[in-house]
Amino acid sequence: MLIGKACRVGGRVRSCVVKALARLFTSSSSMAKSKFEYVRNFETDDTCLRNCYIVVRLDGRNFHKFAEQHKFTKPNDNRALGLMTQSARSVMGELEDIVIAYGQSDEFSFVFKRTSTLFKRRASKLMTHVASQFSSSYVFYWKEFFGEQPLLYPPGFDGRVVLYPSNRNLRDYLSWRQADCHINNLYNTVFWTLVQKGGLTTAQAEDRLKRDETVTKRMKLPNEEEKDVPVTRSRRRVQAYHCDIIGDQFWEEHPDILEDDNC
Ligand SMILES: Nc1nc2c(ncn2[C@@H]2O[C@H](COP(=O)(O)OP(=O)(O)O)[C@@H](O)[C@H]2O)c(=O)[nH]1
Ligand SMILES: [Mg+2]
Repeated sequence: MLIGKACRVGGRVRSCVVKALARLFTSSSSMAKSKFEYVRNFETDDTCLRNCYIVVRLDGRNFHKFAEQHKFTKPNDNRALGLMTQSARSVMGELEDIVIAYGQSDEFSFVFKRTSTLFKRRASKLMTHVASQFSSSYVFYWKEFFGEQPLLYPPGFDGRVVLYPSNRNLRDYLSWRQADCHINNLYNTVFWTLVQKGGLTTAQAEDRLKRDETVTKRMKLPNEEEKDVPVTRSRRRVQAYHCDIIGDQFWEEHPDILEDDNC
């Protein structure tokens, strides 16, 4: 408003007023800045401990409902699994310190190499970059996997960061996720076989499995290896595998994933 008035009284006056105002503004804004700047100290240090593998695990929000509303096939939907894998590839493409990612159902774990200095190892930065890249990719690639079936609303994924200090701990973590996949997959396969082929209601199938644990123990899973995906990187190429990661073979065939324990 003042500048507008000065404009009308001529060029020189205007430039003086502008300079004076600029000085006033700079000094008062820098005073204000320093007055408010203390709030920065409320930020907490979330640097991840050195020498640890940093694992970011994402999990789909309310995917029970999401799967139903998008008509995922039971017990496993290959389109959904393919889309999850593609989204994980996209994350690995952007964040090159990720050495392996393992996914099943609506979750994916990403392992950063233990010597990574990406984003100064700040947990919140690592986690939010993984979660946002994954979520936007899930939406971006939806049509590639689901064709004309529309995405009804934006899906979300939560994230957490866990640190593992040794190769054994990291392998046990990944084994835990794969064992969880097998158990759920076994249960779901038997459950939906009882419903779809055995003619039981969902309540009857649940009751039957509660009473008779041997049903699941006796059953062998068809194509079990295709329901989860470790995605690894070797010489910058990202590759997907459907294989066991609990035993030693996978790790012997990919010696470049784990780093030396004595660093
Ligand atoms: N039908 C079907 N459902 C799936 C598939 N993958 C994930 N889901 C659903 O997603 C849920 C994921 O589990 P969880 O994270 O515990 O449930 P959330 O809290 O609802 O996300 C499963 O219980 C299923 O209901 C799939 O391939 N097919
Ligand atoms: Mg979930």
